Amino acid sequence: MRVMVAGPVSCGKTTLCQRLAGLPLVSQKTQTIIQIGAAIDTPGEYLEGRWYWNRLISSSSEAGLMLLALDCGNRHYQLMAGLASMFNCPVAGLVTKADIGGAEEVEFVRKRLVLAGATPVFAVSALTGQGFETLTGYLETR
Ligand SMILES: Nc1nc2c(ncn2[C@@H]2O[C@H](COP(=O)(O)OP(=O)(O)OP(=O)(O)O)[C@@H](O)[C@H]2O)c(=O)[nH]1
Ligand SMILES: [Mg+2]
Repeated sequence: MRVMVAGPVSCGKTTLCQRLAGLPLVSQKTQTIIQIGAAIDTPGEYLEGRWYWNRLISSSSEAGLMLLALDCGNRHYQLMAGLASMFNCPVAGLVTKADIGGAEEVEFVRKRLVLAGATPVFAVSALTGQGFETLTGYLETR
């Protein structure tokens, strides 16, 4: 199954894809939709700018699951309520950068993802590997 990762700029999508693929973590700005291992990585601008949403929607037709990511250092970015229903695949949520957030921050972001229609929601850190066992276990069941 192909997983697609979407979320605002710098929320950690590429680093997450690299860890899922077992690749070295190399920070690199994503310019367009690309494949990393079995995952489809997308630029944050494609979610932040509504005029790009058609690109995310068409890519979601090729994915078995979307991981909608929001990092717990980001309190200002608001995901549209019900956003997940726009895509052509099921949507799960990812609270990213869990290593820099306390329980309160993780919960704040988790609620935003749930409002956007993402379920279930996982908290992960691509840097430390926290939460990855649970996430990959879930992906294997899909
Ligand atoms: N603390 C922490 N930093 C992270 C984590 N994942 C990524 N980062 C850092 O966050 C920054 C952005 O990471 P990227 O993976 O490039 O973010 P992105 O969502 O792909 O960004 P765009 O391609 O611009 O949309 C980099 O400096 C990463 O090192 C994490 O789990 N914890
Ligand atoms: Mg990226």
